Amino acid sequence: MSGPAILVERRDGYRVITLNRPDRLNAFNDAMHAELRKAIKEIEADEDCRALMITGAGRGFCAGQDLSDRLVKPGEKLAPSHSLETYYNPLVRKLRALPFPVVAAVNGVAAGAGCNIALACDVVIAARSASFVQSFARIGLVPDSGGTWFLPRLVGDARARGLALLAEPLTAEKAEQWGLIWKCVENAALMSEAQKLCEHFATAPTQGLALIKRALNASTANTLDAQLDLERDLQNIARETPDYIEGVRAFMEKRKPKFTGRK
Ligand code: T3D
Repeated sequence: MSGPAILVERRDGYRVITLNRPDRLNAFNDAMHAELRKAIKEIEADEDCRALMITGAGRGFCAGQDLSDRLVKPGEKLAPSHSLETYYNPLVRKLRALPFPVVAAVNGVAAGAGCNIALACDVVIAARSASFVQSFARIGLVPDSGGTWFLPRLVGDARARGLALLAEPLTAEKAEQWGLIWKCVENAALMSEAQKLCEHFATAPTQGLALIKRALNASTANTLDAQLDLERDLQNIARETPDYIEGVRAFMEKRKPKFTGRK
């Protein structure tokens, strides 16, 4: 299929990126990586963008690397791949570091790197018919794009090992029960629920949310002492934002706050 590998939609206060290779369950090829990188760069530069939704076209969310790009004839040697260094790792780092929330609206199967890119998002909401597969072991690979980091932290070591070593699909419902994702919703409700989340974030105290992301990102490597220090420092930054002043004022005046999200 030709045409754009991703679709980008500008909405009031947030953007929606749709991975758009439905005939391949939105598997990544170089073009999709390049378009995604460019789109995220533009979104990051837009100070009116206060949330990002990522979803997939058709019946899948994303099936990871397009394996047709990795097929070699018997006897031929596979060319070395720089895709982790060049594409997947920077993408995962970028999703974690974006200064606003990223919502993954998982509409169908999320497999391989596609699963772990969903897990790298801040809030993962999935349709009941969606599933999550660490499919790497089925083809002799190691979970990448943060899989071996996210899994034990989200679901614990025993379940992480089962998911990675057996490569069996986990239903969206079970993913919610296990704490792998935020929420599983009925298929028909997925997009409206994801939209509600983004609309909420688009009127939230964005600077404060960015600081929350920083604190949570750091917490996994920090001691309690170091994290307490970090919270102190970030809180001092948060206290200087106009949205904090507005939040306190609105609370005291018993009205809904009007957050601008600005510094
Ligand atoms: O080399 C490096 O750069 C390392 C980087 C690795 C990153 C990775 O992500 S490695 C993991 C790659 N992904 C996979 O191994 C998943 C492969 N796909 C599947 O296992 C299954 O398709 C699913 C479990 C995701 C879904 O199964 P199902 O039965 O719902 O759909 P299907 O019939 O298998 O797929 C539908 C079509 O999409 C089919 O094409 P067709 O027959 O209709 O022409 C299938 O070939 C295609 N497709 C699905 N996944 C991929 C794909 N084509 C290319 N690459 C894919 N990853």
